[in-house]
Formats: sequence, C-alpha cells, structure tokens
Amino acid sequence: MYKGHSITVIIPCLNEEQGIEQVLRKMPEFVDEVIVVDNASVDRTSAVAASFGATVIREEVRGYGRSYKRGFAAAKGDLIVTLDGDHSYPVDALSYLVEAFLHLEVDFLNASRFPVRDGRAMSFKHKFGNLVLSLATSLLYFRWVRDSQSGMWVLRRSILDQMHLESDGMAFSEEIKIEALRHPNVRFGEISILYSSRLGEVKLNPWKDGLYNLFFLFKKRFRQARRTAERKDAFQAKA
Ligand SMILES: Nc1nc2c(ncn2[C@@H]2O[C@H](COP(=O)(O)OP(=O)(O)O)[C@@H](O)[C@H]2O)c(=O)[nH]1
Ligand SMILES: [Mg+2]
Repeated sequence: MYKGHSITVIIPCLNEEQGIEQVLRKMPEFVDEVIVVDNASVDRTSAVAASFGATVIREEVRGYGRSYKRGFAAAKGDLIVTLDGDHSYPVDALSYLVEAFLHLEVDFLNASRFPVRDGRAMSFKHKFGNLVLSLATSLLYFRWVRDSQSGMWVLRRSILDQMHLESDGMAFSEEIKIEALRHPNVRFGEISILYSSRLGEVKLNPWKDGLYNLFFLFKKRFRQARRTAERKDAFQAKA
C-alpha cells in the first residue's frame, strides 16, 4: 500500500532466473502483490519467483504482450507497475515512480530510459533503433514520447477497460502507450529513470522486433483513422 493505493507489480519473464532473483530481492515493502508471468521458461524462473512469494502465472504460449494481458487480468491493485525480469530497470526507484505518478496527477506514467547514463546498458544500435521508433510514434500520434519502447510503466488499473490492446508480442509496449496517450480520459506522463545492463540473455531480436514494431505503429495508426471515419459515416447515416 502506498499512500492509500494498493500496488501490483507485473513482471513478464522468459528464462530470467538470474535477473528475477535480484529484482525480487529489492522489491519494496509497500508492494502488495507481485505477479510473474512465466512463458514456459526452461530455467528456474518460476521456482525462484515463488520462493520470494510472487504469484507465478504459467502461460504456455510465448509472447511479451500475451503475458501482460494474463498479468493484467489477474492483478488486484489500484495501481499497476511493470518492469522486465532482467534487472535492467530500477526496482529501487519504485517509490520515486509512484510518487511522480501521484504528483503529476496522471493515469499512465512512462519511465523513459533516456538519457542512458550507464555506457554498458544499451548499444549504439539499440539507442538508434529506439530513437527511430520513438520519433515515429511522436510524429504519427502528434505527441512527444521520449521512449516508446520502455518496459516500465505505472498505470491506474481502471484505465485498462478503456484500452484496445491487440499485440501479443513485443509491440505491446508501444501499443499500450499509444492507447494511453490517445485516450481523451487518460492523462499521460513520462519521466526519466536510470537504466542499467541486463542480467541473462536478451530475448528481443533487434532487427525482427524493431522493424515489426515500426510497421505496427503505422498499421495501428491507419487502422484507427479508418475506424474513426467509419464511425463518423455510421453516425451521419443514422442522423
Ligand atoms: N512471459 C514472457 N516474457 C518475455 C517474452 N519475451 C521476453 N520476455 C520478457 O520480457 C522482458 C523484456 O525482454 P528483453 O529481452 O529484456 O527485451 P529488451 O528489454 O527490450 O531488450 C524480459 O523480462 C523478458 O524475460 C515472452 O515471450 N514471454
Ligand atoms: Mg529488458
């Protein structure tokens, strides 16, 4: 419980036995519920998570977005905080993030990894790819987003009902931000956090996921435009 708000932390994991241990070891006391969504890991991820008292959900079908949807469906807290299981996002900054979320009076707070202060945390290729994806998001949705690919967010659980989340893969990260910043009743904010190098192996395929995420931004943008136009037509036909 943090200042009267119950807190659920959701962590998607694919073979993160090393990282998840460090993340859970540092989990602040005020967190009410930790949900680890394990996508058929072949290492000790589930066992390690359970040993720290986390609720472990086993999802047999792979997918970053898919595991978040399972986690959201099970979450009970007023506020949801997300992060990777690889110990690259600052779990010790949770109170800073929740405090900023409350102070800024937003419904969705994105934790930007930029500027990256730790030289080893992100390669030049990754920085460049992230910049392209964030610029594309900002231009397509007319709103400045510094880090459209960040995996750390704080959100009010109640806004999930108003979101249309389709991606089951890595594009889920940008999709949830787009849904948040487009929605007239959802206040979107962004602040910087310290990002560090991950433990264990990277699951992201930079070329495949990067290019697909770029394609997904356009697909979602133009599908939305069409949907709005169709709705307008239907409304006019009725009137
Ligand atoms: N449950 C689940 N988690 C995944 C999957 N793919 C990646 N992850 C987790 O999602 C987080 C982000 O993946 P990561 O490789 O760190 O990507 P990056 O941070 O963008 O480089 C990590 O905690 C991964 O273990 C998946 O298919 N299922
Ligand atoms: Mg990561």
